[in-house]
Amino acid sequence: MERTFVMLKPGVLPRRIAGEIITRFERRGLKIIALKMIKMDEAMTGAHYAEHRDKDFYAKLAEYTVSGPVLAMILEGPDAIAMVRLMIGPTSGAAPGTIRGDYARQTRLNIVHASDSRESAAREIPLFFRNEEIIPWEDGNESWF
Ligand code: FUP
Repeated sequence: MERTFVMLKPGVLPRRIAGEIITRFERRGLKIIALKMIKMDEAMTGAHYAEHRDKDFYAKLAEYTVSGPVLAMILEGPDAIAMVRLMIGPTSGAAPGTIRGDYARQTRLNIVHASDSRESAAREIPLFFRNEEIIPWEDGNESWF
């Protein structure tokens, strides 16, 4: 079992597509073990995107990230990190059929973030969630997936 951090970015709630996106992850058998709505501030954006702080696109990225509420979640499942990255598509040029490819053409305004490695997941999960906000649960339905 693996855990990955996923964030539905500010482009999602105004378009009323949060349910659609979450459903795609659920249908794949990924399990939501933490979920909350927050408004990112500059400090949190800087911490989350620390590797990009010196890049030319950072100002626009930060502007978008703080522009409205986001839905932060932890998804759990076998190979969840690679699975979710496959489902969302690459950073730019995401193909139709992927979540990024189906809902946005612009790299900068893509609608979802997901951890890209075990190291990223280990860094991002505690940035957004305290231990007590993570609720592992069992329903006996794993065999369906
Ligand atoms: P990803 O892990 O796929 O979100 O990709 P990155 O960490 O490289 O990029 C983080 C965010 O920066 C992307 F979601 C979109 C934005 N970005 C740009 O706006 N321009 C770029 O050239 C690269 C990334």
